[in-house]
Amino acid sequence: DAAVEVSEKDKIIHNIMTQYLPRDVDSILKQIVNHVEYTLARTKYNFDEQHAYQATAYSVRDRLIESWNDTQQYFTEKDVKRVYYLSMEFLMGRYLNNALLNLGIESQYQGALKKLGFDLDEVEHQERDPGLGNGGLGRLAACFMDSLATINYPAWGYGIRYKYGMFEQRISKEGYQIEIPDYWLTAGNPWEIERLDVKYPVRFYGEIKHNGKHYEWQGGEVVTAIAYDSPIPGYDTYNTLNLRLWSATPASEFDLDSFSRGDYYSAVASKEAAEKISSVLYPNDATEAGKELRLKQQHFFVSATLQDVVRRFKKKDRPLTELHTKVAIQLNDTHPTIGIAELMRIFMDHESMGWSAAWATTTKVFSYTNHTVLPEALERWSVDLVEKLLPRHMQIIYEINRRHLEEVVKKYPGDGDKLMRMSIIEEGFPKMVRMAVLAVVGSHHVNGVAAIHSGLVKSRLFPDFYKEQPDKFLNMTNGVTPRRWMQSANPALSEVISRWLETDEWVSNYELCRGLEQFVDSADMQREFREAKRTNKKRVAERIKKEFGVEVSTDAMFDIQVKRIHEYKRQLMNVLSIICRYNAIKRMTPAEKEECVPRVCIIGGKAAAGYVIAKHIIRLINGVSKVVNNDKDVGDLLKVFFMTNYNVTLAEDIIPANDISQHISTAGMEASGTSNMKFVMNGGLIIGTMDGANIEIREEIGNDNMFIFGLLEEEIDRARNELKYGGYQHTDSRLQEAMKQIEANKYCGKDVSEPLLKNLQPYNDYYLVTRDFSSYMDAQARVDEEYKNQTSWVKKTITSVARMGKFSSDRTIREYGEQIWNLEATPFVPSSVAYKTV
Ligand code: T68
Repeated sequence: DAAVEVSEKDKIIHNIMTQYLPRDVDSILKQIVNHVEYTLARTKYNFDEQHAYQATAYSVRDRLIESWNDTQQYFTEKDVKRVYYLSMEFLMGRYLNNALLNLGIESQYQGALKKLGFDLDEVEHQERDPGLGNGGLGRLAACFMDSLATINYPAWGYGIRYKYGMFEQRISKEGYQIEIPDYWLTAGNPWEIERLDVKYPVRFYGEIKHNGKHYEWQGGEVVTAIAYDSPIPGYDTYNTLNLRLWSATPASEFDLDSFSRGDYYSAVASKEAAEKISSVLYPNDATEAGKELRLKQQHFFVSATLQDVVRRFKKKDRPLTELHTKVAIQLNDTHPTIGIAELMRIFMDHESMGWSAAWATTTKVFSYTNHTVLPEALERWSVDLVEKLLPRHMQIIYEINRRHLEEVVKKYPGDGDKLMRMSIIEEGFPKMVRMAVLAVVGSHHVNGVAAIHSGLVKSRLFPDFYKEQPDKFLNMTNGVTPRRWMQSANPALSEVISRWLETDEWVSNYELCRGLEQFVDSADMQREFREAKRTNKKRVAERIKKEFGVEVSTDAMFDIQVKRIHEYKRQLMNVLSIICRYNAIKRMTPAEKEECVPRVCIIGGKAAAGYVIAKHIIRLINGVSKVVNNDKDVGDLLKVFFMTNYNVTLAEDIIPANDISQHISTAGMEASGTSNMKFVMNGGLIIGTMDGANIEIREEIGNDNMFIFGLLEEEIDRARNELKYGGYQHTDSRLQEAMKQIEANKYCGKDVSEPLLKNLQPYNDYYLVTRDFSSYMDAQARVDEEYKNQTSWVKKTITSVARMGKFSSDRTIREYGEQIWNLEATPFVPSSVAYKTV
């Protein structure tokens, strides 16, 4: 590595810039003020908190750029294999605090800002939360980036720079959800670097010609993808990765054709059309399914990404058939799956590869993560649409399918059913392209995101494929990053953990937390865990006071369910049980009230704008909240709050305050869940079903430390049939009472109560709310009972925190790296890049 060519110019640069930015308080102070003056162009004697935030962010970014450049250059020099994580969503949350903690310079920045008269905490609150994702899938991508950097894996994230992220949720006076567009770039984004020189053309529509040698895709519309890069720091490492998000602009500023015809307005309109492609994040429900713009977004970011990846590979002179030795591409769900056809097109039409070589390499590059088994959520595109928008890709998909089915026929002659099941094309009116099947056929590995889910991927989704290639299918149980979700979100608890372990290394080696278990009987540790919990609950209590004007006691049990509103997640079951609790309290004698454990029930989450039933559920929660919180009979015993605009920042605030959290999906329907992991790591217990990662959490922390209830996955089909056809009717009188009150419009009008009740009728209760209800209420009673013994409760939470090591995303990412990507950790060695060569 020493033999780097050194030019005169390099020597000059080296002599004036051998030092990285100094990390002492006064230098940092100076850097911040410099940015106020020279970057923001404001007077340095008078700037507000927002400007302090921006200047601080720019100064942190400067440091990240140093390590980022070095890391990328180092990867290039070492010619390492890289993984590219392709995702339509990256739910990163705020950057500033995360960057400071990962760089280990939080206290210096605190000091510098203090001298300027600012409080770091307050300054951090000036940052907008970039919500470029819907929920779990997008947040998983963000946790993965953090772990990839921390483990020193050579990796890039690729996605879309939406102008409008996840909408901002407000609640109307009457309790209905209102969606406000999230134009998150109003104040600019100091964490990104616009790369006007990194751009690629992306084509849509048009025709295919054969030029005698190969096919050419011509005409149609071309837009330009422009790169926006954000540095991703790792914890306690110099390595800094890149997240590259694409933004769409017109291919040429003016459409010369319409311009020369004097059609000024349609020329400008075509600019608008191009920019529309990266303008808005799509919701994760079925209402928008099949929309042309969504497929456009997919091809847009995938095409730009693959051009970028191939260009990087080709900088060294070597055959593209070796691409898989330097490139692994992970498809985050089927959203980027068009990339399989696009890489084939690039190989054949641009690089003159033959089909066999192209296909052999393509299938060694891609792997696919499935995030759902719900049939309505599996992406299918009509053949007509794909043919119109991406004619060459449709041709290639047909040919992939023809060759794939030829193999099937060879092995199972005459088995037409099998052929239908395994085909990428679904015959029917209209004919559809099954993206999940294309992803399976074109990938070397396919994984689910928790053990139960990966089992269902094999048995329900792709049994025929699993039979042919059992080793193709893997489980990669999800994880979350302890940096953001413990160290940053919960400094109170983190400090306790570090003190007892006498190290803070657990932040990047969670297994060390096992060491906490030996102190579980220590009254001191129990007290400290409870004090940390109280600190966190106090903060949330203050928030509640401010937002709702209601005083809550930190002695009450904080019961939290926050996640996207979906019928399968059964927020409706939660609110029904709250109504039952309310009714029970109303009947209590004073002596019984004395014994009753007070609860603060917090529910939060967004409903997709077009998901009517989910919006009704929000309205019901708000109605119940109003009735309960204003009932003098109830007092402190029960309070109900719907927390508006749940996002990463709100999650960081309230998850640490949980005593219990709810993960109560119908068994088999939640692929994994990831907040379940965060809640337990923050010293809470779970009430939940045997679904997703709950099952593995139970395996790790023990059945005694969880409140499990409800039907098992293998019992669901039968129970559903009994409900639908077998005349099964629940006999829970508490539920009957709650439903009667809803029917009487006690909590909301009949516009809401009627459709909700209809969904609870036996023939309609697809999610088995009424079937699991009694068992759920029993589990809730156990929760109340166990909470009375605070010593045994806190011991359960200590034991759980100690045993959650499996659910660090560091573990998950190592498994991907070893079993799917074949990557090597490559920590940057500073001495090797003494001279920075461009
Ligand atoms: C979630 N999926 C799973 N999808 O529901 C959750 N869908 O169980 C799992 O823990 C998580 O993925 C991570 O694996 C989603 O979040 C979406 O957000 C989505 C977005 C667009 C289209 C479809």
